[in-house]
Order: sequence, then structure tokens, then C-alpha cells
Amino acid sequence: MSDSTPAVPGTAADEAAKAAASTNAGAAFGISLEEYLLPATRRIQLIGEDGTLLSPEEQGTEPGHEYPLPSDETLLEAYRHLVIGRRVNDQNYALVRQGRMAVYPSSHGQEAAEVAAAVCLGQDDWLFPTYRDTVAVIARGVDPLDVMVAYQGTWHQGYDPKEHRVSVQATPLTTQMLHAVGLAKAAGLRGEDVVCLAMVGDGGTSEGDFHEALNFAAVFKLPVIFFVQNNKYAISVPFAKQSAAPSLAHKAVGYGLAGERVDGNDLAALLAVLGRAVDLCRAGQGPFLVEADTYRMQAHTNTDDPTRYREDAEVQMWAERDPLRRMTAYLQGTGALTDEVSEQITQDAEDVAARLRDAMNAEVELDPLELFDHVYTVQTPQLAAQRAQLAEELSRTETQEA
Ligand SMILES: Cc1ncc(C[n+]2csc(CCOP(=O)(O)OP(=O)(O)O)c2C)c(N)n1
Ligand SMILES: [Mg+2]
Repeated sequence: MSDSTPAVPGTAADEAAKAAASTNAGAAFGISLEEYLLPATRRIQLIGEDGTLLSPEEQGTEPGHEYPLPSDETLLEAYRHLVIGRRVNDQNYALVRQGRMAVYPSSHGQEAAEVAAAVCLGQDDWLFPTYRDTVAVIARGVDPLDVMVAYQGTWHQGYDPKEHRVSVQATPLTTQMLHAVGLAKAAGLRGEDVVCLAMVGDGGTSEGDFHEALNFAAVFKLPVIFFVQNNKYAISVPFAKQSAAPSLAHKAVGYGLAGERVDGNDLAALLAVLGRAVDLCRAGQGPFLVEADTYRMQAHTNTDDPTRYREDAEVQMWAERDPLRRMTAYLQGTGALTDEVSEQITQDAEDVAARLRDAMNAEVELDPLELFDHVYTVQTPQLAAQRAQLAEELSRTETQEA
């Protein structure tokens, strides 16, 4: 059979073609297939906790798993999102405590992973975030006010996923992974060059959808990056009770895709690892599983009390690894982050926070009957009856108040 003739799916020739392609994936890096699919022995880290560049021996790289340091220009642009992301997290956390927002799952401490997930993608690529990933959605260019209406509880969804190529923030765990796989497959059938990045938490990796998404993506060699933020907890369930695997990145090899583990608080390492995964996906060498080793610094949401399941000393240990402080020190060290640039970025972040405060403190007129809009194109008789009942109750309340 010539190289240009596709093998008939399911035949021995097809199996041989797949095997050859898989072998080539490792060969391109001078390593075996197994070495290519398995994560490097240690997690990839480029910048130390004190903000200094690590030596090649300390970076965790090994043959076939080398990751060049991104340029100062790339890092500075991403750093701007990092500062804004931290400010948004802390502003929203405060707004919840003030009763101005219904709920906010903060990613304080995870902002480097959030930002890297967004900025590694090209304009036509798609991001599939979870409820935790507001900072990634904003870093992708969605207006923070449009994101926050869902958390304020005033509207189902405030931005158009198709306009921004950002899916809705999924609350049912892991559904977004299958959506990412489906979109990648559909784009391929249409001949479109699209990479999908699906975000997921450590807890989500125990869901059946996780297995199905990885398997389908690997079998069909789809350009999808599964980006796991291992923040050590699924609400109160610690990682030790979530998985007995050596790491979550090791889960990749069983499905036939490549996995890598990266310091999730090191923006430079994240951009390097995710950047290579995006490039390889575009070259037809996807999918990938990337595990970010990070930590949720604040409560799961405002309904959670983390002091009931973790020690202060553990939180303190992770505070020392803060992604923002680390990148500030690094970029100051290289001279890229001058006082002037820093002041401008801080001002940009304050402007975003002020807009959020103003919007969330404004009283909104809500029509409870809107709850029934957009559920079905043609209302079901049951919903129509419920709507009529609510309308009647509302009019009675209005009469009593008058
Ligand atoms: C299918 C499904 N089951 C259960 C839940 C309830 N739930 C919400 S968040 C959560 C924990 C998820 O933890 P993880 O995946 O680690 O993400 P994190 O919140 O740490 O970002 C659970 C069990 C849900 N939202 N969806
Ligand atoms: Mg988690």
C-alpha cells in the first residue's frame, strides 16, 4: 500500500499504520514509544520557588522531554493575566462574603495554570473550562462581567461560547471533556485546524467520562489536550483517597496518549509544556494529558470550611510556592518587569476589580418567570402549568405589597 492510501479502518493494514505512526511519535524525539507516552520521572519545573532559573539538572527534563524557557515577552504578557486573575479571584471572594454574589469557586493559588491554559491556545482553538476556571475564561478574552452573571445568579450564561471559542463553565464534572473530544472530531471531519483544551480537576479523573474521553481521543488521534489541575482536593476528599496511580499523568499511557507532569505554580514550565502539546496536536500527534501539580489555597466554595479537613501548616507550605510571587521575582530579575510596567499592570487589575464591584453592587431587576424561557423551543405542558402557577403567585404577592 502506498503512503498516500489510507488503510481501511479495522483491518490489519490499519493497525500497522497506527502502530507505525505511534512509533514515529517517540522516534521524532529520539526515544521509545513507552518513553514518549510516560511522563518524565520528575515533574517539569523551570523557575524555582524563589524566582530564579533552575539548572538543567533541576528542571526535571530528560531525553525527549526537554522544554525550552519561553521568552521574557511571552512571560510578561502571561504575567499580566496572572496579576488580573489573582485580583479577580480575591475580589470575587470578597463579593461573595458581602452577599453580592451567590457563589464563587476561587482558583487563588492556581492562577498560573489557569492563565497558561488560555494563552497557549491559538485564536481558532477551543477552551473547555470548569466552574473553577473563571480566570482562564477571562484570560481568553471574555469580559469578566459577562462571566460573573452566572455566579451572581442573575442569568444562566453571560457570554457566547461560539464567539469566544470558550465553552460554558461545566459544573457536572467531566462532561466538558467529552464535549472537547466531540468538537475536535467534528472539526477534523470539516477539515478545520482546531485544538481543544479541556480542563478538569483531580476529582474529575475518577469519573467515567474521563475514561471515555481519553480513550476516544487516543483511538482517533484527536487534537485534544486534557489539562488536569491536581489541586490536592475534591471538596474535602484528599488526593491520597482519589487515586493510587503514581501520578495522574501516568493515566495517559494506558490509553495510548502522552502524559506529562508539570509544576502547576510555575508559569514558565506550564507555558512550555502546554505550548509543545498544542504544537504537537496541530501536527497530528495528539492527544495529550498534562497534570499540573498545584494547590487550592481557599475554600472549595463559600459553602465549604476547609479547616475541617486540612492543616494550616499544609496551606502555609503551598503559600511559599505562590505562582504570582515567583513570576514577579523572576521577571524583576531579568529586568522585563520594571516599576513602570508593574504599576500599569496593577492599575489594569484594579480597574477590572472596580468594574466587578460596581456591577455586583448595582441592584438588578429580576423577572422570575424568565426561568422558564429558553428551556425548550416549544414549552412542555408541565412547564407551562408551572409557569402559570408562578405567574399567579407573583401577581398575588404584588397585590399584597400594593
Ligand atoms: C457529576 C458530578 N458529580 C458530583 C458533583 C459534585 N461536585 C462538585 S465539585 C466536586 C469536586 C471536584 O473536585 P475536583 O475535580 O478535584 O475539582 P476542584 O473543585 O478541586 O477544582 C464534586 C464532587 C458534580 N458537580 N458533578
Ligand atoms: Mg481538586
